[in-house]
Amino acid sequence: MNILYISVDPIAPWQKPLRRHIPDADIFVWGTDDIDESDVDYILAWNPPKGLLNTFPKAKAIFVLGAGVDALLQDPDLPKSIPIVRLVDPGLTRGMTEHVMYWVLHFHRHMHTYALQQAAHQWIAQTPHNAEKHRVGILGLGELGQDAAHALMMMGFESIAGWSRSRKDLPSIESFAGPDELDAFLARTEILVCLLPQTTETQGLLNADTLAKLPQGAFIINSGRGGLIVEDDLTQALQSGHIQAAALDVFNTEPLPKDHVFWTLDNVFITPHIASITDPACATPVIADGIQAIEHGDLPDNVVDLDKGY
Ligand code: NDP
Ligand code: OXD
Repeated sequence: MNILYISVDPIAPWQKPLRRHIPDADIFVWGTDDIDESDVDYILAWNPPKGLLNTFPKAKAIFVLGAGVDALLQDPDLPKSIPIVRLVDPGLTRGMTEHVMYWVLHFHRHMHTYALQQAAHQWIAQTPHNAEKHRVGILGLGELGQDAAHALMMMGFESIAGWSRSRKDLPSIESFAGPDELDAFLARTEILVCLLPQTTETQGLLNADTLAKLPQGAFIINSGRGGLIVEDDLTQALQSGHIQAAALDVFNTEPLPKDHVFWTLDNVFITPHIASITDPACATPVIADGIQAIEHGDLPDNVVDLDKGY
């Protein structure tokens, strides 16, 4: 079996886990190793050049080396007849949950205010929030959103809601579903966590209108995709104080341009798309299971629904 690795990231961290979990595979690196296109059985890819994935006539599946497939689906020549499998693995989920917990606690414990106070040499104790009542809302109750919600519950946050396309039956998590319930979800949410995929439906979901539905002084943590938020509208809401502060990991343009206004706002916390990073040691066993499923004539888990776009 021949596996082709397509990524600007080095293959080195993948070599050992691939040898261990898929010992009968020969691994080729696109752009470095010679392999005939028609000899490629499986593709492991992150951000491949447009048009490339359609040049392997016998490929049986494409395994995406991350969770989000928005960039990949913009390829007009993307092969539609083989499964495109996005990454769901325990390491990626744990990383995102840590990131979400960190920022929820940061805002919940007034750390954004204490940073400003420290710069002004001010000693002022803020009134603590009560975790049981501090209302967290998670946009996107999929693999990542559900895990973050459960971890927050374990921390004592008892007022957690989520918004998704389909209604969820999750103990102690209030489920809002579909466009008709978005306003009510936003109105009850004091800390908003964005963990939606970017699709034609979710692009620009958070704009001047929807941001205005959040209560005065709400917080935003966006770790889904930059395109979920209209950045100019968020800037205005941050400048007016309607949104008290935002922790942003993803942006419309990455890297965030040096002259972007977000860099200048003291109520914006920027991280460079690191909320959760694929760890080959965690991802490879999942990919190996997917390949095995296909070799046995089954469909692997987490095949992307091309109509829904995630
Ligand atoms: P899932 O596909 O498991 O979950 C997506 C969730 O979004 C589902 O609950 C889905 O609803 C909901 N959703 C999608 N479209 C809509 C819509 N139009 N209206 C309402 N709800 C919608 O994805 P993951 O949880 O695994 O990942 C989420 C995103 O996180 C990724 O797509 C990626 O963009 C981002 N990500 C970012 C990383 C980072 O480092 N910043 C790392 C990893 C992922 P339903 O359940 O009803 O289908
Ligand atoms: C992503 C990822 O989708 O890194 O951003 O998995």
